Amino acid sequence: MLRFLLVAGVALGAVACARGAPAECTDLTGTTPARVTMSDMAFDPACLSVRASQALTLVNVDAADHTFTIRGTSVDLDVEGERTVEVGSLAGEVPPGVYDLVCRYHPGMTGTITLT
Ligand SMILES: [Cu+2]
Repeated sequence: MLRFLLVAGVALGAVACARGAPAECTDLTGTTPARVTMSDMAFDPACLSVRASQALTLVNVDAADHTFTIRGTSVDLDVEGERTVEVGSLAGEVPPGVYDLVCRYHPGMTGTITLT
């Protein structure tokens, strides 16, 4: 019984971390536009906070194409290799919250985005 409780505790802790510990995330709410770089098959920053009303600049420095996909929302943007995409406000499209950020082409390319 004790072992079961310990396992459950670890699992809950992992979920809490995955859903975003804001202190470890990069706060871009004061930067306009907020800049996210896709480099070496990773989002940089991989954990970020932006205002929903804020413009975003997505910079892909890799030769490979990536997507900026906010899971569970309509935001699913293709960013071709070595291109920059400017994004207007996400307000109205995505309610405030904490979301998984993924690239549809590279399963290991993940992050967390908090919209305030
Ligand atoms: Cu990718």
